Amino acid sequence: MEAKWPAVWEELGVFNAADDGSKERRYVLDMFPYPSGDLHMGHAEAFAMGDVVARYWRLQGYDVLHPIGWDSFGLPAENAAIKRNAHPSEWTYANIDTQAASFKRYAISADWSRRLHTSDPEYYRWTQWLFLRFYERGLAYRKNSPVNWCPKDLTVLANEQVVNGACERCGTPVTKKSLNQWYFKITDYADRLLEDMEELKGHWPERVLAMQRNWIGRSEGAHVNFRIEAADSRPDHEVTVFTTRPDTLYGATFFVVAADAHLALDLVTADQHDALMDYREKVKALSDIERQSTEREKTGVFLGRYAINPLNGEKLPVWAADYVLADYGTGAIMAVPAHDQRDLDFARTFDLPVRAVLDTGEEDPAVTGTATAGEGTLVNSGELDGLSKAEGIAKAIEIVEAAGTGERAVNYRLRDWLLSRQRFWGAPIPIIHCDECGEVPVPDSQLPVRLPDDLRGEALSPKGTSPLAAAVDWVNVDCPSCGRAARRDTDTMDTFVDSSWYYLRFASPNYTGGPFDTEAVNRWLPVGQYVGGVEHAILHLLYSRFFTKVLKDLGLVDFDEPFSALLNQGQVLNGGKAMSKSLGNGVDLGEQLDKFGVDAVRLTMVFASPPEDDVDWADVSPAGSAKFLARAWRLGQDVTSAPGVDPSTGDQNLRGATHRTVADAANLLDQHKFNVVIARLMELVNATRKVIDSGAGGADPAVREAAEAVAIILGLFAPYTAEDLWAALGHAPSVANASWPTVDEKLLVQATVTAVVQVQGKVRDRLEVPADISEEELKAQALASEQIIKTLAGREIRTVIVRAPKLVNIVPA
Ligand code: ANZ
Ligand code: ZN
Repeated sequence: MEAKWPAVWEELGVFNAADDGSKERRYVLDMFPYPSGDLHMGHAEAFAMGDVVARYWRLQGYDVLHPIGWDSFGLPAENAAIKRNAHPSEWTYANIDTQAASFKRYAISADWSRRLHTSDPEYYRWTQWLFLRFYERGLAYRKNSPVNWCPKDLTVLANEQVVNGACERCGTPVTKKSLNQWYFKITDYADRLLEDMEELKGHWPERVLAMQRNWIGRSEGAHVNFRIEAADSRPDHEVTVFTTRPDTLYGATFFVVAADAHLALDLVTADQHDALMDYREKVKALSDIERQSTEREKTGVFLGRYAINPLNGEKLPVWAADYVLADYGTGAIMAVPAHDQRDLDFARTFDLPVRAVLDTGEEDPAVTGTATAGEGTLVNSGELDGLSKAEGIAKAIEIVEAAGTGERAVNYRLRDWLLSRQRFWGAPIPIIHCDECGEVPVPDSQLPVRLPDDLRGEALSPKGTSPLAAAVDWVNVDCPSCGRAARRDTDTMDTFVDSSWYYLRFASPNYTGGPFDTEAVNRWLPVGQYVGGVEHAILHLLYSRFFTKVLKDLGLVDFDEPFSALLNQGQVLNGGKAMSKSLGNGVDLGEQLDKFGVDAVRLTMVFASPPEDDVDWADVSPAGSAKFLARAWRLGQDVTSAPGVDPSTGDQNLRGATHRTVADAANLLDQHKFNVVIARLMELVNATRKVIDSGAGGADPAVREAAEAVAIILGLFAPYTAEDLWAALGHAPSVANASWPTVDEKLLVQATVTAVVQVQGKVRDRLEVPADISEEELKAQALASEQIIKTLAGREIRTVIVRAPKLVNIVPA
């Protein structure tokens, strides 16, 4: 079967989107793969789920767009090239070929005519083009700042790529480095990214929405300006803090700036200078997580200066500490130890005063060591006394606004997206640096800025600066603006830039007039069902949402959100643990396919659990799936009635089972309960087999009706078996082109019930019987049951109690 059908499908173009307006359009997309080696079990699961949706929608009569492509720039290709003295493209495209062949074998119903690879110059030309549109709008900019640096990969990382203080790729603890880098101004879109999540509610997993909400981290509060008194040669200085609790202004007893912020250097007095410099060295080695850990002993350095509280004129000592982050808020805080635990820990370490200003009825934090954060009444707070927390916040803002020493403010945790990378295998940033003109965009007509072909092997090894800098002929260009000698930007873009717009390209993959044809995109998008792993909850999904909003503002798309619905498939585990090299519990997909066949593996993936749950490969039975598939397939061999015979003369019970299965399957599929559909299909196959093995056998037209329904529904999960079954039933390929069976409502009424047969009160058999069965008939069937005959083992019967249609109890002598 696996040898036969792929060619037929390809020949017929079964899975290509028609895009001719004859049918309503729907777009289903699996997150495109990264070409690292061959496909693995994780791909097999995710793509099986997306394929169920694509195939189901086709059967429902939609024109379905289900494209496939590769996210083919990135570090692993580069590292492989260094090791093998090759060009990253060799490894990349060889792996893509391998994966493409595997996808074809795996019978993904993809539209191969739309295939794309983000490392193709014809693709990255438009990645660069989009960068330039962002640049023109001020949404791409360069700045010098301390950035996350992976000391192993020798490249910078976006905040989103730092997981628990370590590089998400290699696990090396991330350090900070001051560098001139390119950023996308995603922070301009923070509010829209938050607000538009409303329309995703109920269609995206709530936990993904929660993670995005948390990542954006919107806090309401105030900016309050503190004057720092002049000291030794240092002049007066105004420093703004961000606080969510302006009501606690009277409780501020000291002031802290981030030790690594430049501000600390600006403020420190001469005698504290050396102490600060020592401390900054130590702070550099710490991750943000470590810095904010409540477990660590608080550390800091007094800067020799005092800040004046704008509300009560009090003098607060100014400290530098690591628990205040340079790039959050303003990088400086007013410390209120009574009501903020971090401040309290610091105050206790350095013997600073603690003053409670909100009476919450709890014990004094100065005594307990536990800051109080609940509701209460303001005390020790001058004009704020007697107010509640909320009233106090409003009033304090009013006061500082009136005095011109502060204002209401909203702060975000979200940072701009650092997109430049000091590595080779990515889209070059299309900017030229000219001594005369500064940053000059590469003219659109000169795109793509292609990667040089001659850098390979060792020349690509990470040095901390981009390997592209070594390609002298490539770097040196004439300035497009003044014609003088200038240099190309040698950084490449984060591969998340490539994946932030690929779903748009699929609507018009060969379009040459721009990244995509706006009309085609507006016809197909937003994506009706997106399928992928929860590991992309923030990075890829947030970036794609940001891109879509910018493109909407550019007039290039007419929607705000790219993915209307999201399904996060679970992981494939082995023995309850994620498959990994170190655990040695990896399962090779190719071996599984060879051993059990594609259909059995696909069916097992889907049958094992609801799509959102993990599948433990140690607990499943692909062999059992193969057996079921054989049973389903044999139905086709046993049907002897010709196609098109009216089934109404056939077995009514079987007809009911068929129609109920079809009706329920549609509902279950809409709810993504794919595994339950398979269970129902198994029951229908059994019911059909029973009729074949009795009565009119394979000549019963109800058997044909059932077998056809089995073929159509089975096609969602096991396309080869279904196609073969469909052919055996006398139909031309492809079953993927069939229509979802029409349901006869009259047949949905349950005509049979399950009767329980007991022997001495113990259940020994169950019988499917007509709901209107007579007492005598039910008794006869019960006594004829093989199970019951076995159980009785020849014993005489004293009484038989019959309660038709549900119960028979046999009492032996
Ligand atoms: C005074 C105060 C009193 C604060 C109080 C809290 C409780 P979220 O909600 O996460 O936005 N903060 C501000 N900038 C900071 C930085 N760069 N590094 C570390 N902490 C910083 O937190 C806002 C609160 O976190 C701010 O409000 C500030 O402390 C602190 F009873 O100001 B608060
Ligand atoms: Zn110039």
